Amino acid sequence: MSVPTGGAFPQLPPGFRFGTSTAAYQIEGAAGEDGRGPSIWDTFSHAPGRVKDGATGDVACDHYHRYAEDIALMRDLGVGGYRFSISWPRVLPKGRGTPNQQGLDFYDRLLDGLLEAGIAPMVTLYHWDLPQALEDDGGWLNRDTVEAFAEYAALVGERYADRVEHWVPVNEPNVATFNGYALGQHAPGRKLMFDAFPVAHHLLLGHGRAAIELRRAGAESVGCANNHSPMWPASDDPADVGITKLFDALWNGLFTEAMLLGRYPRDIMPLLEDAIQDGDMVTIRQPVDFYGVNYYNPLRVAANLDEEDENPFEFVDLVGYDKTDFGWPVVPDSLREWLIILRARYRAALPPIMITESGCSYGMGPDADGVVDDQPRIDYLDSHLRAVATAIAQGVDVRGYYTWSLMDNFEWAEGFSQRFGLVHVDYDTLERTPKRSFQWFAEMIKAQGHAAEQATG
Ligand code: PNW
Repeated sequence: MSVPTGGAFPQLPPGFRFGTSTAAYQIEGAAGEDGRGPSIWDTFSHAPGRVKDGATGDVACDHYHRYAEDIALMRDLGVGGYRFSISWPRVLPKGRGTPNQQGLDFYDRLLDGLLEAGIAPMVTLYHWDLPQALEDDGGWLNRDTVEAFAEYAALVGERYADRVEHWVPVNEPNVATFNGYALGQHAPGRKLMFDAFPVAHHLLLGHGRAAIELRRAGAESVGCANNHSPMWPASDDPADVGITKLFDALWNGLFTEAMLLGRYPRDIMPLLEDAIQDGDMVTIRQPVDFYGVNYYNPLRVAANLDEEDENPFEFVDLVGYDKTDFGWPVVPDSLREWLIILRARYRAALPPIMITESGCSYGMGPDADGVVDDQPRIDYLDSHLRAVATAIAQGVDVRGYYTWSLMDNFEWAEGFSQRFGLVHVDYDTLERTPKRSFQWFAEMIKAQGHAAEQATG
């Protein structure tokens, strides 16, 4: 491992941006209030057997009503940035047409409150909560959804561009495509396997069209937030090596190559060809001001020897690493590995990088004294920030780190069973309790630029 240790806190360069991340459906609640329309996640979570313990985002963290308290927490944390998403069906209940004033007003209040607290907003337009009305017309399989998305981007761009520092059109288009439309583990729960590829193309077109509309409305910084995992073959058997290369192209390559280079990896072009129309690849390859990386862990990939199974990939346990409560391996050096790979692959086409998500699930709650002792999360953040510092020392231009997540929240198909927050949420009382990791993160931010004192003091 080449992650340096020593020094009380990881040290990042001057001006490095520390932030936290959330998403609308995971925290807002107020699902039926003030004119919000239903999204595919309302439908999916209310369908029996889709989400663990029948959990829904109807109330979630009730952030819609408690946003002022949450901004105050972030002020205490001392972060310079906050990444959140706008709920598309809260501002456009049917996905397009007449906007919902009460929804637009909520984000005005949130943005103004953040700016008053000295926190720069990073806004995601699509963090998976597609208006149900659009899904009823085919969702992301239907190319018309791209136009609806562009109209939505124009609406929120015109309204908020004066107050937003960074924009992210689409969160993790790979997860939205594969988990949502190919495997069916996320909304809308479709299991189309290799027929899901038009979704990938339409999400990418949405990214490009939204970037154009946002810039037209005055946005100064438009990027992305793509989920990446270094892919490790399970063995040196050519079957494992070959299938790992293919999965790397699907998971890591497809969306990045399209956004940065305006093309698809050659191996998977046949799966996308039918969806592409003239000019599409130029639309997708918009200049991006930053490249957002959502990183959690590497994957070990093997060829699936079960010929009956349509899925050619098999994922193998990474032995020898600590695991989070989600069972995800903790491999900080693999974040450095991914940053080095990105730069080596895209070179001059790669803009400055932001870590738009990085974090871990550990379930501990308050002890008898009300203390949430989440030392493993402190270790996780410490080691991952050191991995970023090493990547920077090795020449990768990384400008910020937004930890997932500010608070425990609705973790998609896992419901409330996985806790990623720096702040603990009691889902009965909705009480917020900053964890020890929150204190650590605050001290780490304060300690920037004081390496010498920290080391000796
Ligand atoms: C990301 N996978 O989701 C999302 O952006 C967050 O909303 C989420 O809470 C966080 O990571 C933690 O899960 C992912 O299957 C969901 O590889 C699934 C996968 C990756 C990321």
